[in-house]
Amino acid sequence: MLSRRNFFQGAGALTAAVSASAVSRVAMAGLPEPVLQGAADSAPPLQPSTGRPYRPVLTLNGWTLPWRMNQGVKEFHLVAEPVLRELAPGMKAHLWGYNGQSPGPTIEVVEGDRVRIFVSNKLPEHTSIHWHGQRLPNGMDGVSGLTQKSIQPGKTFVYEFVARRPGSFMYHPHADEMTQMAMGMMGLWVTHPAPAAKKQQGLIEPVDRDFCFLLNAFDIEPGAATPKIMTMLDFNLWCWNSRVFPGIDTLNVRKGDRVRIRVGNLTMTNHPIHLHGHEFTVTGTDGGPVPKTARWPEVTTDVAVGQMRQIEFIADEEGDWAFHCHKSHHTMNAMGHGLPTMIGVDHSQLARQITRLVPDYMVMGERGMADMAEMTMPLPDNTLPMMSGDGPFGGVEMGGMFSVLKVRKDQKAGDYSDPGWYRHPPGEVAFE
Ligand SMILES: [Cu+2]
Repeated sequence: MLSRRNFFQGAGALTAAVSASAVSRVAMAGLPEPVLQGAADSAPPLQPSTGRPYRPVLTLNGWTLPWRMNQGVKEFHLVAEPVLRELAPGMKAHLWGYNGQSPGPTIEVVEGDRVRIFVSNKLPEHTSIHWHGQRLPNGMDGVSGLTQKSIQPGKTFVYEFVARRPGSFMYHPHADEMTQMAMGMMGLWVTHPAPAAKKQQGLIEPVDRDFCFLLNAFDIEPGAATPKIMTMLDFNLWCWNSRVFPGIDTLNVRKGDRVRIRVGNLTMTNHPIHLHGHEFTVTGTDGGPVPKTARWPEVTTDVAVGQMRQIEFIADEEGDWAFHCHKSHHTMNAMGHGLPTMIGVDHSQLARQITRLVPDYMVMGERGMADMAEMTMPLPDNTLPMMSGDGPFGGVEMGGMFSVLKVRKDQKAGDYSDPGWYRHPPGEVAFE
């Protein structure tokens, strides 16, 4: 799925589009070739072929950025650029991101790695990258105007530091942040613990499955494709890694696996993330591993804005377990919020009168909103239904921040592929 394309052609197009100074061919020649991703599917974990070994993560509907080793330094090349992202089958959005996708690729390194990141700007305006949660020299912190000059269109900046602290982190611009984050610019960073780091042992345990994703949100008018960047709270597409249900991949594990899920929040509100069928503990935040004495069992953990939560559990109950944000409006796709409640209102008389004027008039909401899930009213192009997704027993009536943890006893070790719907043992399904 990974594709390499001629960066210089892209740079030429950029020059024409924004009349910025061209990325110097000579300067670019020494940089790692940028790797781009064309698809919104979850790429399999990227097994490290160079550098120190670690157990890679699976980024839900994302991917990990390959690197090159240069005299002991891990070199990555991020390209900030406009991208076309499929939010779910049937809807594509014009976003800004990195290396072909929004969010950008996950960066995975090992505690103690010296990391050099080249950031090329192919956006029409300046940018920067802040490495959220990292210990680093102040001038590498990526705050435009405060710790560095902003990266102008067509320019490439270099960030270099040692990944000192293991854990789950994020990256995002710290330049025209409101616009650039509303357009989808963000990514995950995982620093795996060094095998020799004794003090972390026991606090960051090896796991069988390691998932990660970012919570993000967009406000896109039905029928449009570009997010409204001035929206502060009333977003209509609540995403995991710029995907909405039914476009979010399921989390597929083997019964008995120790599972870690790292969740970061770069939306404008908090998200209580809820798992069915299991209890988990929060084993880490972007501040580091949580001491064992400070952990307690939960089935929901609130992830506030700018936070990361790392949850862990043993997947010991077979089945298809819902995993979602518990704010019910966040498990819906594009919808209006200003509608009156019609439950209990008899508007049959009114409907008859309106039908005389508007023959296609539909009575909605009298019995609740579930009819919406099966509504066949035509939608504008490039728009998702508010509630959708089919399960083995009918419509799931969900959207937004919703996925499924699939626990199977016959899933192979390390196999992240979708096993299909759960086949319930006889007598173990609620009945009429
Ligand atoms: Cu939410």
